[in-house]
Amino acid sequence: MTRAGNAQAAQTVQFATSDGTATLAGSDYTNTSGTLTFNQGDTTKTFTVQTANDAIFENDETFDVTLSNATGGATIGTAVATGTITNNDAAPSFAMATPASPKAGC
Ligand SMILES: [Ca+2]
Ligand SMILES: [Ca+2]
Repeated sequence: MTRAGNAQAAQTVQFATSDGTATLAGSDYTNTSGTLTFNQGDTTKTFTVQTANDAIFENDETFDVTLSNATGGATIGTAVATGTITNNDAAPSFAMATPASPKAGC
C-alpha cells in the first residue's frame, strides 16, 4: 500500500482481510490483520496474505483487504482492495466413451 502527499510524519494505519468469494470457512486464505507503520519518508508498505493451495478445481476467488484507523491526521483514500486467488488446478472434462462392440444382429 502507498502513502501519498506529505510523508514527513510517522503515521500508522490498520488493515484486515475479509471474505469475498474466497472464504475462511472454505480454507481459502489465512485471516490477516495488523498495523502498518510509516516512518518519516516511507511511502510504501507491504504485507502478505497467505493463501491455501488445494487440489480442487474452482473458479478464481477473491478476498478484500480494508484499511481503517489512520493516525496522525492522515486520511484514507482507497479503503478497500481486492486480492485474487488464481485457480491452479486443471479443469476436468467430460467425454463420451466409445462403445465396446457393435450389437450383433443390427
Ligand atoms: Ca474455495
Ligand atoms: Ca485449487
